[in-house]
Amino acid sequence: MINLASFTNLIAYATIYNDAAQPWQLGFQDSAAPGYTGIVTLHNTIGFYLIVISITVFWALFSIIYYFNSSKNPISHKYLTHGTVLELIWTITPAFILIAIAFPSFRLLYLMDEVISPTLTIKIVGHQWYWSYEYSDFITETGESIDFDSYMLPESDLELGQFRLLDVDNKLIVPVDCHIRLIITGADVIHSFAVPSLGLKLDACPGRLNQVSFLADRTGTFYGQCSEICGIYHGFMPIVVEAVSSPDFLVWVDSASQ
Ligand SMILES: [Cu+2]
Repeated sequence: MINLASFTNLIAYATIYNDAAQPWQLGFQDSAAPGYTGIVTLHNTIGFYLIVISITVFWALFSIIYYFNSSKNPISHKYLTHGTVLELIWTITPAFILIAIAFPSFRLLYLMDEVISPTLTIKIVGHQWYWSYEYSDFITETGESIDFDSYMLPESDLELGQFRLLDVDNKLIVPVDCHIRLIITGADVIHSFAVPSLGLKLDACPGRLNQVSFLADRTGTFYGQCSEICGIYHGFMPIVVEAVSSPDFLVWVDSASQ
């Protein structure tokens, strides 16, 4: 028997133990990968420059409007059309700010681009309208690689605590603290494999293999969605990645290869 108190508890636990977006959420989801931590840090760094630039520009703008209008300065200067020093300052300063933003940006870009000897490679194929996952590093008893499809759970099949439009029948299981390479492609149209808390977003293009890597630095269930309009059921092909401990992962591989 489920009363209201245990129901609200369940919902609270569901959002604590799972990494999904919350209703009316404004900030980022909690990071579960070093790459995503880097993305959030870069966002905050650039946000700092944004605030400084905004304050400076609006201060200059409003003080010009306030002090130098026709009612306060009835006589205008015929020859005051430009100031070389001022123009040099407002050209060179933004150039240095751009360089200061570009360095951490490129550093993160190339750090995340690098895939060195991953523990595991998973092939991901986007279909209209589901995802399929292929673990080619392991084979089943019949000698084929482990592969399965992942469909969204219809509302009628949801159990208490599961997320509507987000939970799937077969999750993508990965070991925690391991470098994992994803090879992503599309079977029909362009999809996009995106999981915010792992810092993943990559297009799944037909006829092309795209590559990303990530490392889940904690166990948990991470929710994402297809992020490229791919047809009428685009909103109904969510992604669920479950990071488990290495022993648990091996147990899962064993059961999946039966
Ligand atoms: Cu889509």
